[in-house]
Amino acid sequence: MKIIHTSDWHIGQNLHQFSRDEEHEYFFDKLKDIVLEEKPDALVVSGDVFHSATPTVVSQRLYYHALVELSRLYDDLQIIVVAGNHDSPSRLEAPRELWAAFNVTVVGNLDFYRNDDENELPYDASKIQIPIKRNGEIVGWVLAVPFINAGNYPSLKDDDSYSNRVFSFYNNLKNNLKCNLQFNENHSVVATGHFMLTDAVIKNKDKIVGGIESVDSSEISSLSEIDYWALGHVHHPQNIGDNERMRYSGSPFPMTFNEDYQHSVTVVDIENHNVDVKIRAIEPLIPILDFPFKPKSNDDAMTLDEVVDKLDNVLDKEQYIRLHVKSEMSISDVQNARILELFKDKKAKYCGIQLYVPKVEDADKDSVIKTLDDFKSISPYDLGCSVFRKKYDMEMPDDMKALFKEVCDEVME
Ligand SMILES: [Mn+2]
Repeated sequence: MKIIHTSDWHIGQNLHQFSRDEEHEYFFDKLKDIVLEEKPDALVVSGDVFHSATPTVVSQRLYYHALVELSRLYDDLQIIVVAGNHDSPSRLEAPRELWAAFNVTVVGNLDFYRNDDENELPYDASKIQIPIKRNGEIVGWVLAVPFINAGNYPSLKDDDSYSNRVFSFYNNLKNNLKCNLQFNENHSVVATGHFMLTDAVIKNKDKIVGGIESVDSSEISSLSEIDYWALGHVHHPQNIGDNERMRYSGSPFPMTFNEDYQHSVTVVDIENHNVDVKIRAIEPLIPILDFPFKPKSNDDAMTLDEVVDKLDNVLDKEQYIRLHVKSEMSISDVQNARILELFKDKKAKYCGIQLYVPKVEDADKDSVIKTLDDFKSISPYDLGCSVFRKKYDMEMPDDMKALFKEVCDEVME
């Protein structure tokens, strides 16, 4: 069985107010080319199709158009889409029956019900055990598991950990598949999952990706009947551990400036339970650029004047630009207007500014707290500002300071 694994499309996402629609269209064109070249049995989309649970009409049209075009590439292509944490499960699933006519299977949720019989699954497994056919014969299965809220994974004991419950969920699901009369041991098995694994590498630190819940990869990788885990949620493409059997395909192009790595889709060929993984790179239509560079330390950064001087060289290319500037104060309206003016009528897209406050010698502002009395002597406002300074290596922006002050005063009252 051969599949193409992709995830985290985030259709409808904006980068600093810039629509990404054109980039999505470009990606779908690339994806069509890759599908035609690789001729997989199935295209598997492991969640976060849309960026928002209430996608706009434009986003939905983009998605429908892409899926219909993909499904028409050749007769035998099966498309399987599961919901991610960004998607609305019911909205994604609403046209499920229509999609079936296009050989597209959409799974938004599992509609769990109460079941006291330990031998029966508390949901309709046939909805997510998708047989993959080649010339009318089943060659494998995709266990199309969407994102499931931590609290919704069934548990036998009250104190089951999240990781344990995820493990037994998949364990029961694959045992159930083995009882399926259409199943035989030669079939390849792919499981989707939209969750965070304990040893996944996140390069996208700005954003909280998974909350505190994460799944122990060594535990679920012991489910040897599952040949390949087509994972979504983490945008940085990666194998988990040193095996190719468990993989995040990653997002198809950078969703934020922190996703400054090679993006791709994954081609997975499973033959006699041997898994061969191939990466098909997708070059971004509109690159991201941290300008003039991401400073290693605050003192390393350049001043606004220095940065502006160099800017001319990069404005004529279509790219997203984020500026990195050394400044003791936040950027004034005048300075901001000056930057906007420079980008006016240029191809480059201005995406804001990161400020770096030079290290101040006197540690006065962040006096060390050693005793409870020290702690009591600091106002919540000063403490908050200090924590912000330490965490982000910059002064809290003035508007945020004003808001924070308001909240502090209100609480103190
Ligand atoms: Mn995502």
